[in-house]
Amino acid sequence: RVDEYIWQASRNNGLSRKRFLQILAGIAGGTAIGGFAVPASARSQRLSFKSNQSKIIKKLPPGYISHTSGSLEMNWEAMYERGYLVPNDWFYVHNRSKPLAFNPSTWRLRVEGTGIDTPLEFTYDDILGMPSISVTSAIECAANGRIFFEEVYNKHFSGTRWRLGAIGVAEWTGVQLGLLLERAGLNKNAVDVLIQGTDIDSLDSKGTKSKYSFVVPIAKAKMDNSLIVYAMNGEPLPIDHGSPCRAIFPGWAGNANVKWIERIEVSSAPIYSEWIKKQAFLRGSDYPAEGKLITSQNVKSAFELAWPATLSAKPYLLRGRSWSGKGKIVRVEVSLDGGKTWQLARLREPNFPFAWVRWEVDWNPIPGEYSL
Ligand SMILES: Nc1nc2c(c(=O)[nH]1)N[C@H]1C(S)=C(S)[C@@H](COP(=O)(O)O)O[C@H]1N2
Ligand SMILES: [Mo]
Repeated sequence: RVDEYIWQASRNNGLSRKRFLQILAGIAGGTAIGGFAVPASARSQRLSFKSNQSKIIKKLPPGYISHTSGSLEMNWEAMYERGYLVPNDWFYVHNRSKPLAFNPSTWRLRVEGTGIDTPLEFTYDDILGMPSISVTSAIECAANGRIFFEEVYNKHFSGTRWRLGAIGVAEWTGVQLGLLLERAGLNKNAVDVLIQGTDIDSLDSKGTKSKYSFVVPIAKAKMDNSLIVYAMNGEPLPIDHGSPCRAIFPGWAGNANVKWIERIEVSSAPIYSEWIKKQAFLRGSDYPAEGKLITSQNVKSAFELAWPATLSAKPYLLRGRSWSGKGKIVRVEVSLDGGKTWQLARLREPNFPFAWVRWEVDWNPIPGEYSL
C-alpha cells in the first residue's frame, strides 16, 4: 500500500512543463542536489587513459572508479549512509562515444515504421508539452560485476572490468513511450520497437557503421513505466546520461536504456540488425539458434564499503543495497563468516520495485580478517 501510494504520488508529481522550463532557465552548470561530502578514503582509484581522450563530459567527484575513457563506476564506499537516489554527478557512466551537445530548436525525434500509421517528428517542445510521469528506477549495466566472473572462472573476459558500481537509482521524468507511439498511430501489426541513438558504435560484418540501438518487444514498449525521459533527479537530463532524451525500461539491462535518441522504428516484423544480434542477444548451447534477447537483470547486492575494506575493530553498522530487475526485494540475508551462517538484515524504506532496497546489520568484530 505504501509503495502504491508513493508510486501514485510520484506520478502526480511528474514535473509540469512550466516547472521544467524554470529549471532549464535557472541551470548554470550547478547541481540541485547538494551536501554530498565524500569520505577522504574514497579517492579516484584508476585512470588508465589520457583525460583528453575522455568520452565523459561531466566533472567527476572524487571516489569514482575509472575503467576506460567511456566507463566509470559509482563508488560504493562513498554511498555509505547516503540517500536512496544516486546524485547525477555520482551516477555511473557507460558511453561508447563522446556525447554531442544538442540544439533544442533543431533536434527532432522521428517515429516511423510499418507498425504505425502516421510517421511523426517530435520537437523537444512537443515532448515537454505532453503529459509527464516520474518513475524511480535503477539502471544497471548488463555487465555489472564482470570482474567476479574472472575470479570465479579464473580467465580474462573482454570488456570493461566492472566491479559492482555499474548501477544507480534515479528519478526519471518524461513521457510514456506507449503514449508517444499512440500519437503516431500505433497499429495492431506492431511487433518490435527499435530505439536508436545518434552515436556510431560498431562496424557490422559488411563493414558499414551502425548507430547504437536496442530493440524491445511491443509489450515492453507499452508498459506503464517504459519511458522517454528528459529529466533525471529533477534536473534536465545531463549530457553524459543522454540529453535531450533517453529511453528507460525499468528492470531490463542497461543497454536497453538508449541515450541521445533520434529515431524510433515500430516494425510489424521482428527486428534483427547486425548490431542487435551482436550486442543484445544471449547465444550458446543454452539458447535457441537465433539467440535470446537480453531482458531483465538478476538479483545482486553490494556493501557500502571499499573493496577490500579496512575497518577498526569496534561496533560498526554495516550497510548495503540489494536489487533485482524482476521486482521488489522482500528479504536480505547477510553472512559475516564467508557463507557459514546467515542473518536477516533490517530493510529500510522506501523499497521500490526495479530500484533497490537499503539494508543494515550490526557488527561487533574482534580483530581479524573476514569475508562478508
Ligand atoms: N546511445 C547510447 N545509449 C546507451 C549507451 C551508449 O553507448 N550509447 N550505453 C548503454 C549502456 S551499455 C549502459 S550500461 C547505459 C548506461 O547509462 P548511464 O551512462 O546513464 O549510466 O546506457 C546505455 N545506453
Ligand atoms: Mo553497459
